[in-house]
Amino acid sequence: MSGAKCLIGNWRFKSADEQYWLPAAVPGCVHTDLLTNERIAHPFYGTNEGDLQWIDKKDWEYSSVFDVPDDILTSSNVNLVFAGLDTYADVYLNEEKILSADNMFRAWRADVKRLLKAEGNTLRVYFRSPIQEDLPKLERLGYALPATNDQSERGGLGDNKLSVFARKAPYHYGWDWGPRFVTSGIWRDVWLEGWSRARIADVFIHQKEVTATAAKLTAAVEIESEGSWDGAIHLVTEGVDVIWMVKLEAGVNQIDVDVVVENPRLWWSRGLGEQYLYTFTATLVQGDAAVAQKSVRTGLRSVRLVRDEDAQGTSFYFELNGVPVFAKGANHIPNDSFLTDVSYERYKHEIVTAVESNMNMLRVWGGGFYENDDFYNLCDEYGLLVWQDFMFACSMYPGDEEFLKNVRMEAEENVTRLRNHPSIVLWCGNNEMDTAWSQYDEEGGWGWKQQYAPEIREKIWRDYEAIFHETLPQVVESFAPGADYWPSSPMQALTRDKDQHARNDSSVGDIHYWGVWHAVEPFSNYNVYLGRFMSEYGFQSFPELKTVQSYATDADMALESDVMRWHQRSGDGNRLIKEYMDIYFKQPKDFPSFLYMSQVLQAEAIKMAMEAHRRKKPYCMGTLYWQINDCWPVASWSSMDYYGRWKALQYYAKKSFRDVAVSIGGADGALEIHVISDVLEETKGNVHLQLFDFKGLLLKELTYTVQVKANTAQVVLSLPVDDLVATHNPNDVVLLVTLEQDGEVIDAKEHYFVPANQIALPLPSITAKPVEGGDGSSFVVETNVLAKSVWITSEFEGVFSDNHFDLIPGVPKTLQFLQRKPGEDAFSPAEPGPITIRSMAEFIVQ
Ligand code: BMA
Repeated sequence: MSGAKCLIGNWRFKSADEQYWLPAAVPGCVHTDLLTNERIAHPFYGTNEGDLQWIDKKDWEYSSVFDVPDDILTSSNVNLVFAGLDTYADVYLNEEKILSADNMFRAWRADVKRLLKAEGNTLRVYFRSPIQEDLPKLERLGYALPATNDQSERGGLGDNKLSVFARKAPYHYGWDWGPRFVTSGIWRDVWLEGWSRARIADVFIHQKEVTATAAKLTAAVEIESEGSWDGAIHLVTEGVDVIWMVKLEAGVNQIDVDVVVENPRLWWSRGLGEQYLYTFTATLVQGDAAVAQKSVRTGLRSVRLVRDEDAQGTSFYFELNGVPVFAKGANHIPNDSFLTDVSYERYKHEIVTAVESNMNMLRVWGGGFYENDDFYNLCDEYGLLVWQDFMFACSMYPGDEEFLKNVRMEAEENVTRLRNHPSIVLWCGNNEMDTAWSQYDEEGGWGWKQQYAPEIREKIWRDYEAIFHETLPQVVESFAPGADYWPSSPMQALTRDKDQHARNDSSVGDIHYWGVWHAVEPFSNYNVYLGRFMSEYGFQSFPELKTVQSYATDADMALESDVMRWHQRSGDGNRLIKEYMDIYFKQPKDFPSFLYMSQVLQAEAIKMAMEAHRRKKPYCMGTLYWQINDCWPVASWSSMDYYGRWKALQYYAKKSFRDVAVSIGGADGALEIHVISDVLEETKGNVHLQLFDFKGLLLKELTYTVQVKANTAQVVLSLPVDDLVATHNPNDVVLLVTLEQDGEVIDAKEHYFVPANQIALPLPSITAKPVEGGDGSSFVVETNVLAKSVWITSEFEGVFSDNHFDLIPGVPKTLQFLQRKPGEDAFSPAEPGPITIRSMAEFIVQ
C-alpha cells in the first residue's frame, strides 16, 4: 500500500534580526522557545508579561535540516504538511518558497517532490510579526473596529486593536481573564507525506437517518488520484462490509458509499447511555492490491436543536436519539496562553473533571481556537456534548474579499476536520456579537454602532451578515449537512428586527446573564433572569494559596498589590469580589482566608444559578456556567485553576449537577423541595428532612415518599418555614434534606434559615479516620459541632470525592482521595498522605 509519513524535527529558531540560532521545539512558539532557552523570565510570574511585549513586534525564523526516508523519496507524490502555522508565515524548502500562510486555524499542504533530496534538506519558516503585518490593514480601513477585550494598550499599541485583522486566536491579544501574549510559531505537527497512485484524503460518515433499528449512512470518501483507473472502495465497520466499484479520474474524486448499520449501538451523552464508537475503515483497492487506506471513528446518533414555539416562547434544547437532553456544563477556554504546552494528560484532566462533575456539555467558546483532536476524541469517549463556536468573539471584523475568503477556507477545513465527532451538536457563529452590536435596537448593545457614521455603520453590519448569516451557515450546510447552526450566542432568533437580539428575560433563544458580576446585581437575580438555555453566567474567585504562590511573593499578598491587580483582568474585579463578600459573608481574617472565602462565595452564587436553571426544566433546558478552566494562574470565573486544582465551585457543580438531585428553594416563608431528574427512569424513594442544632441534636425529623417522572423537575414538597423551625433559633439550626432510593442516598443538601453572615459558626474539631480494610484512599470525617465548607487538602495533586461540604455532628462522611498522576488514568484512588482539614470558622473574624 502506498502512503508513508515522517515528522520533521530538529528545529532551531532565531529572531530575524539576529544571527545566532537556538534550539526550538515544534510544535511550539517563540515565547516557549525563549523560555526554554532561558532568554526570558517566566511569562506568568508576577508582572513579567509587561516586559515581554517586544516579542510580538519582531519577525522570527524557524529552520530544520532533515533527510528524507527512502519510502517517501521514492513515492511519486510528496507533500509537506503543516497542520498549523501561527500566523503570517513564508515557507522555503531548499531556499525555494513553497507556501505563504495567513491563518492560524488552517492547515497547509505543498507539493515538494521536485525540491527534495535524500539528505540535508533545509526547511525555513519566516514568521512576520502579526503586529507589523496588521497595523497597515487598520490604516487602510480608516476606522477602528470594536474589540472590547483586545489589550492593545498593554501591548504598547495605544488603542490600535489589531486582533480582528488576524485569523489567530483572539485571546492571544488578551481577554478579561487572560494575558496578552501574541505568539508566533509552528503550533501543530509538520510532516512529509509520500503517496503513489492515490491517497484517501478524507472519509466523512454522513449520518442521514439514525434510529435504534437502523443507521442510514453515506461514507463520503475523497480520493486524490494520480491517473484514471478502475478500482473499488472496501468499507468495513462492525456489521458492514461492502465493496463499491469506482472509476477514478486524475485529481480529486468524491465518492459516496451508501451503507446501513442494522440495530446500531447508539452513542449517548454521559448519563443517558453508552458512548459506543464505530471505526470505519475505507480501503482503496485495485484488483487484489490495497492502494490506500483511511480509518475514522464516529458514534451513531441523531441530534437536533429543537426550537419549537410553545405557550411560553420558543424552546431551545438538544434532542439526542429522540430524548430531550438538559445540558449541564460550562464554557471552555483554551487551557494555556501557550497552546503547545497542553498535553494529552491536561486535556484528559479537564474532560474527566467535567464528567466527574456530572456535566454533559462543554461550549468551545469563540475567542479561543478550534480545539485539538484530543479534546474532541475525549468528549466522544466520555459523552460530553460540544457546543462549538466559530472563532469570533466580542468584536466586529473586516469584510474585504480576502478576509471573507480566508474565513470560508478556515470554516470549511475545520468543519471537515471535526464533523465525524458525535459529541459536536451545534455550530455557533460567534460569541456575543449580535447582542453587542444590536443592529435593530437603537438603544441596545454595548455602544458600538453609535460611534460610526451611518454608511460605515451599515458596512460593518453588512460585513457581519456576510460571515455569520451567509458564509458560515453555507459551510455548515455543505460540509456537515444536517448539523445545526446558530448565528451568535446569545440571540433570540434570526428575525432581522428588534426581536433578534437576546435580552436577560428572553423566552426565545439562549441567554448570557451577566447581571450578577458585571452589573453588580444580587445573587437572588439568578432566580429571576433565566430563559430557555443559559449559555453563560459567572462569578469570579481567586485560585487557592498554592496557586497564587506560583506567581506572587508574600509581599504581594494583598488584594490591591500590583501583582494581584495584574492577575485580575476584569476591571476592578478584586474589589468587586470583596464588595459581594461584604454583603453575603463574614470578614475573612487575612489574605489567604480571603482566597478561600472567595471560592466559597463563587460556589454559593453559581449553585443558586445552576439549581434555579435546573428547577425550571423543561422551560429551561441548559445551564453552562462561565468558565471551567484558566489559561494562566489568575483570579477569574473558572471552577478549576490553571494547574487543574478544583476550586470550591467544581465540587459544588458536581453536587448541583447530579443526574438525580434534590434542590431546596422557595420564597415568602415557604420552603420548596425539588427533585430534578435527568435520567430516563422514574425516581421512587423518600425525602428525609432532619433539623439539627449545631451540636448535632436532632430537633425534628420528617419523611415523605416521592415519585418523580423520568427526565423532569418537580416540586415534591412545600412547607411553611415557621412550622419547621418552630421555636428554635434560626441562626443555630441546619436542615439536612436527603433523597433516598432503595435504601441508597442519591443526594443530600443542607439548608440554613438565615443568610450566611448571620449563621453563628462555632469552632469545630474535625477528625479523619481511614476506612478499615480499605486501600488507604478512603477515610471518614466527623465533627463535634457544625463545620461549614470543610476544605481538605493533600500535598499531592488530586481531588477528593467531595470537598467544601458542610459537616453535621453525628452525620459522618466517607471520602476518597483521587490522585492526579501524569501518565496514568486521571484520578486514581490513592492514599492522600498527610491531609489538612479546615473549615470556614477558621478563616473568618469571629
Ligand atoms: C462573556 C464571555 C467572555 C468573557 C466573559 C466574562 O462575555 O463570552 O467574553 O470572558 O463573559 O466577562
